[in-house]
Amino acid sequence: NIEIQYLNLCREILDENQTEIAEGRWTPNRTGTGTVGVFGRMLKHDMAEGFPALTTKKLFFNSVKAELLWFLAGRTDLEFLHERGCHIWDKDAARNGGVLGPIYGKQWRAWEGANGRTYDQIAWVIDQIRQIAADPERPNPNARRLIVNPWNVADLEAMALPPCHGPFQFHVKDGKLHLALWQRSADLFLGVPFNIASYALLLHMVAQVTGLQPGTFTHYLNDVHIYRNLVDQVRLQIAREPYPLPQLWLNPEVREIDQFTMDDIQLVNYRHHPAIRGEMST
Ligand code: UFP
Repeated sequence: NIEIQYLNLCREILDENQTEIAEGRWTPNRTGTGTVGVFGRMLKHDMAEGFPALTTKKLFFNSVKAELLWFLAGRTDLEFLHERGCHIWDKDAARNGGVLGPIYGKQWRAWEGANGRTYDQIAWVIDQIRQIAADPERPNPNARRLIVNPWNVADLEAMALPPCHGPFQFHVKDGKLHLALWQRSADLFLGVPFNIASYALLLHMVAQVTGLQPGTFTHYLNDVHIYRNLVDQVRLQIAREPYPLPQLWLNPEVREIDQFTMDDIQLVNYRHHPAIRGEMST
């Protein structure tokens, strides 16, 4: 499953950069904290193997739920997150005068075109998936264009952080819904476990409201890195033995993507090793 692949990718980065780490030759970046990393990798998970909440350290699934509902609500303010106990965006907002600008939620639900129209990419993609699911034999011109893109070039400079994840693309086959995500920049220790869980959850939610079964999640990672101050934490994590993956419960009565609440989403049988603390670099 994806946890084995994740741990192997951690090992690969540490192994490949042994001398860099020993000699303190860290790759500089926007933050003051150097990294070691690789470029261009792929992780793949079949949801039939369980829900990909990594077990070798505790995942804060409450924040995953809150953030995804916030994206889906088209919101970009901190209030919605704070009401649900989620503070993962506070530091990025603080760096940018307290606001985040037109990030994911805005682009997913109300991308503003140069033609003056706004585009709800989520509503559109769900409508297309439903049409394909209802009549799989009928050719749909958008079957290979089921893409949601947050990378709105004209809006980038107003964003506190340009999107790390997305575009993403759906695919329907044999009653199953598959999802592939393209991620430009990936903090393997702090960001990636969270990003995996978030898109796996999105896949389950969209599958439920379109009457399909969740299939595979493919995760393309481009600049994958481990921060200097998180290397010891990664070493601790890769020495742990994974547990079986948990399951996801979604309230089966919810049939529209905008109707999910925090209580409609639950992790079941989540057995995990203790949390591992690590400072996020901004
Ligand atoms: N990052 C992730 N996943 C996310 C997110 C951020 O891994 O969902 F929002 C990390 C990647 C990188 C940093 O370490 O945050 C973003 O910095 P930059 O814009 O310089 O790539």
